[in-house]
Amino acid sequence: MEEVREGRVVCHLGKGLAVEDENGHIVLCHTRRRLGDAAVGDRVRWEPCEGEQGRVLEILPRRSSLVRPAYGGRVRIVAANLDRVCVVLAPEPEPDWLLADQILAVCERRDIAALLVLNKTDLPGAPALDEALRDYESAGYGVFRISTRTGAGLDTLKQVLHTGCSMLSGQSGVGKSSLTNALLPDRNLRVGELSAHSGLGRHTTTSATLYHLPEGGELIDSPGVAVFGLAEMAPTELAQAYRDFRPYLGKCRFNDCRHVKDKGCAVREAVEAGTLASARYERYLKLLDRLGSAVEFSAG
Ligand SMILES: Nc1nc2c(ncn2[C@@H]2O[C@H](COP(=O)(O)OP(=O)(O)O)[C@@H](O)[C@H]2O)c(=O)[nH]1
Ligand SMILES: [Mg+2]
Ligand SMILES: [Zn+2]
Repeated sequence: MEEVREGRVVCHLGKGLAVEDENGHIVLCHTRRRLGDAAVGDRVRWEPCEGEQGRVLEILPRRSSLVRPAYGGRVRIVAANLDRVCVVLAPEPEPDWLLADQILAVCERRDIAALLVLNKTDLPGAPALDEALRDYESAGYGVFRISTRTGAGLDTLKQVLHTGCSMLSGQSGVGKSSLTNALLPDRNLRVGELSAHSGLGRHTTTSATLYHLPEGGELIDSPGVAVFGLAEMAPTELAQAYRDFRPYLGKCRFNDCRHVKDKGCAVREAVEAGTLASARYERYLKLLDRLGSAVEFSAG
């Protein structure tokens, strides 16, 4: 009998999962129906079967996972065992700060580190974003200023990414693909290898894929805008997930304070006193509103 081995799911292929073994080889693995959903980044136990294929026997416990809403009020796992999400922004297209806050909140809630990357610093509009970015720096987030066009700031960002598993996120057009290409000179080799296993001809880039960065660490390249669900978050959890609110939580007059119009709210008072960024607070109110409707939806 062949021995059971460990591996890492690097992407979904048409007929199964591409699993990387201990030596970096890709094996096309089938799964059992009752195994549950395996996601890119999952660590699995698998055994070889006919040909050069394998069978996944078990998904090993995840240290983190990101999910997105799916049909029927369910969720699907976008990526497993992530250590870090980079929220990529740019002067063009104009930043969607609400999306940025939403991603940061989800990461906070799921114990995944997050940082901000301002790309296209070669454009004249970049300095105008400094004020908004300072709110995040004072909340304790790392902010990296780069240009994939000129190469500025890339080395500093690479030093952060060379441990653990990272994913880029953010609006379309901010430069995620450009940054991925700058970080992964061997990307096409991997795509070629996956194509060879998929039996589908060229590996389609519609599936999130895990790559090894040349200096260590991994990058999960997820096509399109990864939508991280807020739906599974309770209103009190959203406030907790706003890092800059933490010093004030528990100091409101009422235990069940929602930090909206409640009397004696320490969060509001901090905004009024100018010690908490009002822009972040305004976006908290908007996200809280969205939570409200999401909850009603699933309850109704
Ligand atoms: N000026 C400038 N343009 C950039 C930079 N990085 C990417 N772009 C351009 O921005 C557009 C969108 O980039 P892309 O990587 O496809 O963004 P994505 O949708 O987030 O994957 C493309 O036209 C890129 O050439 C940069 O650092 N400076
Ligand atoms: Mg892209
Ligand atoms: Zn409050």
